[in-house]
Amino acid sequence: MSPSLFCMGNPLLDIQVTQGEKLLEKYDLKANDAVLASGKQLEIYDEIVKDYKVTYVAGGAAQNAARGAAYVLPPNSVVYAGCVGDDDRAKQLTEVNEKQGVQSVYDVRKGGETGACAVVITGHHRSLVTTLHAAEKFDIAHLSTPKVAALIDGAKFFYVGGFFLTHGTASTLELAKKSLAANKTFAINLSAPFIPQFFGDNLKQVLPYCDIVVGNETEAASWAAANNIADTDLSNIALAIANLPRAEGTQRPRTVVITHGDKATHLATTGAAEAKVYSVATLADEQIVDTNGAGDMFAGGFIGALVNGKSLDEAVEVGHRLGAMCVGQVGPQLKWPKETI
Ligand code: 26A
Repeated sequence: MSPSLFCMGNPLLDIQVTQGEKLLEKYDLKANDAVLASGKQLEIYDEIVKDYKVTYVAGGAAQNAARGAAYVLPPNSVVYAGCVGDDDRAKQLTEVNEKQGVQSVYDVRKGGETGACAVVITGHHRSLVTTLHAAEKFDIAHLSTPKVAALIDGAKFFYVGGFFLTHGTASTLELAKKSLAANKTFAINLSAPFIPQFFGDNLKQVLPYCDIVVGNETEAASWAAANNIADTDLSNIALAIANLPRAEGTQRPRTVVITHGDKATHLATTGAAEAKVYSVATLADEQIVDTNGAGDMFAGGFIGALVNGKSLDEAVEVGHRLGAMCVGQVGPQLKWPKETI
């Protein structure tokens, strides 16, 4: 049986440090943000490896979500594509995926370097500073290689990280169009405020194909601002995204789910009179290790549950459980041995 969920994104190795207040100041970073490193920020990797106690964990937003989905799905349900170098970082990512039930079908750049993300933790915030390296060299031709093409044909759900739109809009559209032609489900994550803000045109091309859109409060606000929507209510923004035009050939409703940390989760469906708001169980301070990857694990749990045939209400619940579990671990990790969700 072919895996039912096909994910695509930027495979990254996270290099995580705690108590990074000085790094935020030095590299001009916001406490809770995701950026592509530029200028002086490119020095952060050498500095943290030299001067801080770093933890290496498998990252890449869509890859985290793929592992999240695999956590709640039967074996051999999830496959993940992205571009890596032929280096130790790629080996580590492949091993983690394999252990956690995700089949990696990487586009491998000979002599290339796998991307990295410096994760700067301060309190409950996380600042992500990424250098994509090979990840942005993903070749659309990879999707037509016999092995990958067969996996795409066999999949029923697709999930692409919005982060991929900084370089991979053509590949995303190819997947999205295949999904539509075969009446499958296509999901995207808004990923970071800078995606709607600076890659809004790319996002606009892809959104008509999206049956599911996942994001958080800062991404929703950025999407609203970029689209001249003054309303800051997350339920209303979710509804606005849900009601954006669909691609020709589909009448399907779109589902938009916007998380807001431990405050609430908002879910809107095309044509609905109002969004549904779900409460989130608050974790005690001592249960929180860090928030890196929590949104991805929510997304993975949510999508995984839908692939499993669960209702939207149940899928939100599964997302909440995985998000909370991730917050209790270092970086984008879940509990092993596996807990029943
Ligand atoms: C293009 N950018 C900036 C990125 C990322 C990214 N994944 C893909 N593309 N910047 C950070 N991440 C990942 O997000 C996870 C937390 O949600 C990090 O690797 C981290 O694991």
